[in-house]
Amino acid sequence: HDIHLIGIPMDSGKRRRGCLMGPDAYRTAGLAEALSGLGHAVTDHGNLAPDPVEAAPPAPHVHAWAETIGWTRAIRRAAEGTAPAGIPVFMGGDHALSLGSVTGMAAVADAEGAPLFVLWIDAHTDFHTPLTSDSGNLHGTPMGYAAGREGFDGFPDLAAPIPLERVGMIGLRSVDPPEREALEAGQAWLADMRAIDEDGIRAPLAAFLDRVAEAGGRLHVSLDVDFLDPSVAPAVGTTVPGGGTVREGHLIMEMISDSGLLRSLDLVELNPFLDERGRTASLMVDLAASLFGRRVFDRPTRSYTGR
Ligand code: DIR
Ligand code: MN
Ligand code: MN
Ligand code: MN
Repeated sequence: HDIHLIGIPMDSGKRRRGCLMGPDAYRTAGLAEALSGLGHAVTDHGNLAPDPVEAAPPAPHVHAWAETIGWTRAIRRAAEGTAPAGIPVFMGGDHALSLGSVTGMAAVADAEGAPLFVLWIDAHTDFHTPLTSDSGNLHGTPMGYAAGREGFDGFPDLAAPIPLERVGMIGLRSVDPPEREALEAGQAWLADMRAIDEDGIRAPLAAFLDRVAEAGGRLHVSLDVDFLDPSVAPAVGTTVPGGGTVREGHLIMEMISDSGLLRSLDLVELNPFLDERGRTASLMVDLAASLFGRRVFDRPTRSYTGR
């Protein structure tokens, strides 16, 4: 693949600071080297900056409204600019960057004539609108915006809203009531932690990937650090106990890799200020490597199971 790394030192999606250090933490942890070592052509485009924007928030408690609109415009442009040449990797930055990455990739997919599906790997659904959000933190809203929910006046118009039938979410264990209500009205594929405990990763995720393949779709993957259990990934401001294991993370990534459906990737919410000697950054790099083809064994010919 041609992989395009886009640094997004965005910290406006919530009040706790530190995600602006994320892109350099991924560089320090060797993301580009890991991917080029797998045989990919990797280009690091450096870091984006937000467009200057002046706008008043729709409610007083909404944090950093204008700055987040400015980031969204810049990120969407970067998505539409790099995607024709390969696979963009949006190195965050907090999850508000997906306001631009997902909607930009939806516009690209619309132009390419293939439906875009989104796999949201996160403890949270991030399906708020600015008006349903109690916290006022816009990192809780990108899936709401991309799906075409109301309340985002001032943000770029959507080229192609993503219907919930094309959205999968895995790892859920912190969903606010207004998000739950809005999601239950649609047909998203939702795997919360209880579903994973009961059925594992493989069967439910295979069903979602089949849905993408049958529709001739392409897949945008949005990986929030807080999908992982805080014991293995402490460097995130919104830890939620009971998260995914290292092995579950790798299984998700390897299954997506095997599917050949990947179109683009977000790596979000890493807060290096909270990390322990780079262990969370390194784990995220390892997961990205699994997504782009790293394997311990060549399973088809050498696997113990013979699968
Ligand atoms: C919460 C947190 N649902 C909110 N969302 C987070 O503020 O709306 N997403 N942390 O990753
Ligand atoms: Mn998130
Ligand atoms: Mn989250
Ligand atoms: Mn692996």
